[in-house]
Amino acid sequence: MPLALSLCTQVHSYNQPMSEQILVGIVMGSKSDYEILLPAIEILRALEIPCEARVLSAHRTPGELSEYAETARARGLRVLIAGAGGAAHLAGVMASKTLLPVLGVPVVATPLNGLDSLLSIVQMPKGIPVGTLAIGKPGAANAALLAAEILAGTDAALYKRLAAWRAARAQEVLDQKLPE
Ligand code: RP5
Repeated sequence: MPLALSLCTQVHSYNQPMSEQILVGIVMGSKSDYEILLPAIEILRALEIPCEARVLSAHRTPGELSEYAETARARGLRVLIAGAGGAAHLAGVMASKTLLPVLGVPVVATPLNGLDSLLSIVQMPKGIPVGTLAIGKPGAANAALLAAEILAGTDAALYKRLAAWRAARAQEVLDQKLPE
C-alpha cells in the first residue's frame, strides 16, 4: 500500500464522504518529506476530501512518476500536490505530464533551508504552471486548502465545510487570551 494512503482514506469512511472517488493526489519525492506533507493530509481529512499519498521521485523513479501524472485525470483525480526538497523538480515534471492543477510544496532538505526547493518549484518557465506554496508545513497546509478551494468551485457541500473550517480558525483567534 502506498505510504499514507490509509491515512487519507480512513477518515472518509468515518465521515460518510460525498464520494469515495479520490480527488487529490499527494506525491512526495521521498519518505523523508512525509512529516512536512502531513498537514496537507490532515486538512484534506478534516474537510472530508478523499485523497491518496505516494512517494515517487522525479530522478529516482521518473517512469513511475510520469505514469502517475499521465493517468491521474483518468483515475478521477482533480488536483495534485507535489512536495520535494533540494533541486525540487517533482512538481514541474508532474505538471508537464498532466493538465490537472499541480500545487508545489518546497521542503527543507539541504543546508539551503528550502530556498533551493522554493526557487526550483516557483521558477517554472512560461507554459507549464505550478502553483507554488510556502516552504514547509505552512505551505503543505495551504496546498490542501487551495485544493479544497478549487474543488469547492463545483461542490456546494464542500464549500460549506470550507467556510466552516475558516470560521473556526477565526474564532480560535478571537478566543485567544493574553496573560494578565
Ligand atoms: C528530494 O530529495 C526529496 O523530495 C527530499 O526532499 C530530498 C532528500 O531525499 P532523501 O535523500 O531523504 O530520500 O528528492
